[in-house]
Amino acid sequence: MVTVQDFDCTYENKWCPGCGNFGILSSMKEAFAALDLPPEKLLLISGIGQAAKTPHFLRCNLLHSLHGRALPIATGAKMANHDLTIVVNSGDGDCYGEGGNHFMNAIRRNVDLTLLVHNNKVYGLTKGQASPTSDPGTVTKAQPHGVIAESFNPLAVALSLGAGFVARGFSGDGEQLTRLIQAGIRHKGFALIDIAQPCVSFNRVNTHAWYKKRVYDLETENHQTDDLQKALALSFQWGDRIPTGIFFRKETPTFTERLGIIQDGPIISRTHDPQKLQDLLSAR
Ligand SMILES: Cc1ncc(C[n+]2csc(CCOP(=O)(O)OP(=O)(O)O)c2C)c(N)n1
Ligand code: SF4
Ligand SMILES: [Mg+2]
Repeated sequence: MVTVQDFDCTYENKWCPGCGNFGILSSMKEAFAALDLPPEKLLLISGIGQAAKTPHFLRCNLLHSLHGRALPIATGAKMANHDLTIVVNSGDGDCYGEGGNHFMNAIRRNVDLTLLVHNNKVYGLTKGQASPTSDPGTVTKAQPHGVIAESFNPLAVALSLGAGFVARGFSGDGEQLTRLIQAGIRHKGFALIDIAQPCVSFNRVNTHAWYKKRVYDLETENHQTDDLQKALALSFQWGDRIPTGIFFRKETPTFTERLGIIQDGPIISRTHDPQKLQDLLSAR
């Protein structure tokens, strides 16, 4: 039986005390243990940022990659070995800004992975510049006159592109977040969990208390997760009430299922003849 302690590691963690990332990290461990998922079957992939450091703090396979590039790397890893469970840790800047194009195309391909976006509405690692999810008017050291762009709505974009699992969690509700991560991993196909995450150092508006007053769980309101139009309408609700939980869920064939060439088993378990590649490279 897999336990939470199986994922413990001693790598030094320098997140600020009170950072929402701690809650996300413990929900991940709880969810993996509840799913009886051994560390060797799990691959965590990330880009760059405070959120992207998360895989370092769990004992499992990991790849800490480049700005915004976690999703294409995860797609390649899934193609090479679709027996692995792949979870991507990304931030609002890393995923929706630097990697925005990859976000859209991973959804369109329906790559079977779980994407956790630690959404603190700032670039935390680089000291609080505005990110794509910052609200218009947000003043930062780099935007002293306030953000002039509209904010990016990840849930609406994901739903519009046909994502089969779209959810929002809150780092301050560990029990719900653990359930969401388990459901995202069980979902066959692309699963987005955007996580409202306070940044105690650089976001003084969207604090833990601010979210606590506003978030509610769609499950308690009997939301039907097969209703795309309702899910889309809810994805625009942001203010006195902020919905969390599963907005939409529907399984369709995944990227690897549609790739006939890997139906006989993962590429890594096949024998290959290096001479064939050599011949191809030297062919004129
Ligand atoms: C090409 C390039 N662009 C930008 C940066 C700076 N940079 C590093 S991480 C990051 C954003 C991280 O923001 P987010 O994904 O929201 O993560 P957080 O730190 O908030 O968890 C930025 C802008 C960089 N180092 N190189
Ligand atoms: S700067 Fe913000 S996101 Fe980064 S560790 Fe500190 S609280 Fe967390
Ligand atoms: Mg961020």
